[in-house]
Amino acid sequence: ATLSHWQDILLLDQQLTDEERMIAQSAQQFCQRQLQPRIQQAFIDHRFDPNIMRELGEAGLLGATIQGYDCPGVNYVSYGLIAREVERIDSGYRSAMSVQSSLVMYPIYRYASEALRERFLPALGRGELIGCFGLTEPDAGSDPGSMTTVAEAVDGGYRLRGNKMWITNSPIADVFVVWAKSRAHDNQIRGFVLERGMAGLSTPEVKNKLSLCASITGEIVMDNVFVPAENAFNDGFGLSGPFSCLNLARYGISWGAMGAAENCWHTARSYALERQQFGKPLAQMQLVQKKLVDMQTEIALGLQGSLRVGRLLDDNAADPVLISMMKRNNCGKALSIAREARDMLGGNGISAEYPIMRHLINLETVNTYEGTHDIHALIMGRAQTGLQAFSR
Ligand code: TGC
Ligand code: FAD
Repeated sequence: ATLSHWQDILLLDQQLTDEERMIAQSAQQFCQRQLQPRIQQAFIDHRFDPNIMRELGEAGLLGATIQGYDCPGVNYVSYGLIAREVERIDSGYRSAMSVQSSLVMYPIYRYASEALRERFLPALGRGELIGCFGLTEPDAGSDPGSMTTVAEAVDGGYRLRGNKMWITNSPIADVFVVWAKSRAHDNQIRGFVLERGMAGLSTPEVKNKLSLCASITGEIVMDNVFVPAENAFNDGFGLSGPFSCLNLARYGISWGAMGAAENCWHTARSYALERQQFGKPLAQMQLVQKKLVDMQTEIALGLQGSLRVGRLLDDNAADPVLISMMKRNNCGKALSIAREARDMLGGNGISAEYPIMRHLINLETVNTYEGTHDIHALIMGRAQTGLQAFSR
């Protein structure tokens, strides 16, 4: 007989509070009803529908952990559960949710003036405004400390000059959290909030992406953009500013990648139960059972690790090294699971009729952004040995 909880073999669900379980269920309902029906075509058409932001906002899935400002104020475990449900549909949709929540709303909440918070947070939470986060540059990806975007102090504010690259949602964003070296502060990295319509700001789209096709990506080109002083962050100076945001987004990705992996695993299992070769279901073949069991094991362990980090974050006790461990491990494992699952569907595995190939090519990006698989290994290696492998 089939084990009744084969999908949740470590009984993760039992470890959630009633509120967390309810949030996960309502996120799942929203994602299955509103996002699932449109993803296949959106991916094929390379299209991100900006209305999705409003819908995510209405469902309470944007800035979910922010206290006040009309935001839900739920805990980090709930935020992770939301990321898992959204990425079960598509990594591109989870990207939109992560960027808005952890990389735009969180830094505004933590580092901006009260006036800026009141101006932006409620509208970002409703998805009426779309935000983006500019750290990476054409020549500064894994090494953001070598960025060349600069802010010069001028009368009443700053002028920003530079070019950000690979920025999720930049072509459709209204609000831009941009990190630049401030000449007036010893070249220290500082955060600034730019707004659509500022003179000298343009956001060309990155075309011809073969991954994350249902997400829009672009540049942020700043040609001496004047930014008023009140749009500069008051705190979060140095790289710890952007990294404090990345910690939260990376944590969410660790859950999200498992959501994508679960979708691949469940699809492969159903397919293997239906599909007959050599007179019996594929699921009755020993090799196929081993693959399914490996998926089940890695997913159960990965989710359990993310839950542990979520509980620590909720207790304000999560070391960023743990977040590196879970981001790295879960993305790497999800990628291998997607590859195996693709193989198990044979020819059908490459068709967009099934979600697996889409997840597989998305996960290539997820494994790279927010710190590559190897960069997280080096962060962990430094923490274990005390020796820095990536120093300049
Ligand atoms: P390092 O010397 O290690 O640190 C510089 C300063 O930053 C502090 N710091 C952290 N603070 C909080 N949390 C963390 N995780 C932190 N890591 C470092 C550190 O304490 C220090 O502070 P201070 O006050 O002493 O100055 O810096 P490094 O230049 O040697 O860094 C190397 C490395 C590899 C750790 C780092 O640069 C890195 O993680 N690189 C990866 C870059 C990355 O993740 N980029 C992400 C771009 S955003 C994105 O991809 C969004 S995709 C969104 C989507 O669509 O979902
Ligand atoms: P590189 O840093 O050039 O790395 C190339 C390879 O070299 C990698 O395998 C890396 O692991 C390896 N490597 C680098 N340094 C070392 C070292 N010291 N030792 C060993 N190996 C090393 N950024 C943003 O700021 N905002 C966004 O919204 C955003 N969205 C993105 C959306 C998409 C679709 C993509 C693809 C990227 C996005 N990024 C965003 C950028 C992303 O964070 C970077 O691509 C990522 O950090 C890697 O930087 P890079 O592409 O410059 O690669």
